Amino acid sequence: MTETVLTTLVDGVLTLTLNRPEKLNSFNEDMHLALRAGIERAHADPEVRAVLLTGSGRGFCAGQDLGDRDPRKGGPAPDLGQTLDTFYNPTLRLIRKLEKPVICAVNGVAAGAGANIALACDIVLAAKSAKFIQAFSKIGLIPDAGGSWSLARILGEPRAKALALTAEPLMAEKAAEWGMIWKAVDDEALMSEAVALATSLAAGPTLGLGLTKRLIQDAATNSLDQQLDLERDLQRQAGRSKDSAEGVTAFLEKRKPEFTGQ
Ligand code: T3D
Repeated sequence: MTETVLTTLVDGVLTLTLNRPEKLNSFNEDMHLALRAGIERAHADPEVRAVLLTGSGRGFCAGQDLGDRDPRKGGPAPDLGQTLDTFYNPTLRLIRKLEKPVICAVNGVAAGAGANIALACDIVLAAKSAKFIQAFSKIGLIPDAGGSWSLARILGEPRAKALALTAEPLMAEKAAEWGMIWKAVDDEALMSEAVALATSLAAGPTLGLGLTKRLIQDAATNSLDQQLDLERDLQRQAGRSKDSAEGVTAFLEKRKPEFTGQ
């Protein structure tokens, strides 16, 4: 059987490639479980120091496989709250909680939950031809997979509401201009840029990068006082790491640091 998520580990970068290209990498249960297993591995495996998420074929991910939601097949309407609890939400939480950088290379259309999984990643690069679509309103649903949360925070209400209510596609360059993603790059350059970025982060001070990720995420809900306290606590931890000692030593010795991730 074809693997629904292709997995490689090279130079500390765990690349997870959504792999149902004939369905624009939309999610069936198998792909949900395989993606979650990949992120769980990233949590558990010290060899993994960064994650790169992308899609095979011409799309990144078209969200839920609607073939699995066909009302014409009869039976009771599915409990979509339960499918969010069972499949999407655990993966979203795992991505956000992973104290290692997660880079997303959006190689083509990202629709519905596919768009919002991309937005949950730490650094998003997209091919210039890629577009982001909050497709939910077209099928009578509401933005999920964290989209209502991330869009409102990243873009503010006016743009978040317009994207969610109209389901209008947002091209990668506009998404970058709006600050929704990090960069739009030429299609041919996407994977080489994404791999170079992920590889350089994987060679970085993983513990400090992980704490930095937590700090920035927590800033959204912390007061300044809480954030200052958190910076104090996490800096204490970072300052005791082997990589911090190596970074300072390398600076003083005028050489490149060799971080081990500890
Ligand atoms: O249900 C729950 O568990 C709740 C959670 C929901 C989360 C969600 O993500 S809801 C939103 C679901 N996604 C969508 O509504 C997007 C549906 N797809 C589209 O609107 C379009 O396909 C795109 C705008 C993404 C791309 O359009 P285009 O013209 O580039 O491609 P296409 O021709 O529409 O699609 C190519 C093939 O992929 C096509 O198959 P075919 O005809 O060649 O055999 C198409 O049916 C298939 N495909 C695309 N998206 C899905 C899909 N098949 C199943 N599910 C899809 N989501």
